[in-house]
Amino acid sequence: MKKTAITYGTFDLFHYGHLRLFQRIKEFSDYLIVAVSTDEFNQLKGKKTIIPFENRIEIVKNIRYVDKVIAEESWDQKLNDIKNYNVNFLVMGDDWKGKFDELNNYCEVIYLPRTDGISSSLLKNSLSGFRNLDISSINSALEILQQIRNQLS
Ligand code: C2G
Repeated sequence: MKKTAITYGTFDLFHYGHLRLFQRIKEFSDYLIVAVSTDEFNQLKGKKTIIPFENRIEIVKNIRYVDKVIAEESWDQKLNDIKNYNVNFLVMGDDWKGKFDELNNYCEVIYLPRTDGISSSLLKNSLSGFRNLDISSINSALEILQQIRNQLS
């Protein structure tokens, strides 16, 4: 019997933490629905994103483990989604541990360990770091590289 899982998220700057989550969900389910937070919902969540919703959902849709994508537009759509799609498992990373336990009455709620060392905010911070890099430090780095090349040649 086909086991359906659903997970919810922003999936900004898609990275291997998101990928590992999908991979692990498909180890115990046959069909994975991913609900991607819209830009408007992220505003409600107080979450700034770099990549617009249209592109975030396009990337998620093309991940091999994902069978269907839907928009996540509100906190309280989960129960409807569980009923509409006959969901067996609601799966989230364990930063959400306990937050959706009330839905255990409708499906199995599973929290999986987050993947260490990566997060969209980590990527955002390093990107903003580069943005602040001024042209003079780039030039001096280039000079050093040129000197090294001269010594090597
Ligand atoms: N995640 C993970 N490992 C990471 C980063 C994220 O397992 N290194 C998981 C999170 O635990 C979450 C999912 O990937 O289950 C998506 O993470 P976000 O895009 O940050 O989603 P979030 O903003 O937490 O939105 O209604 C639920 C919310 O929409 C979840």
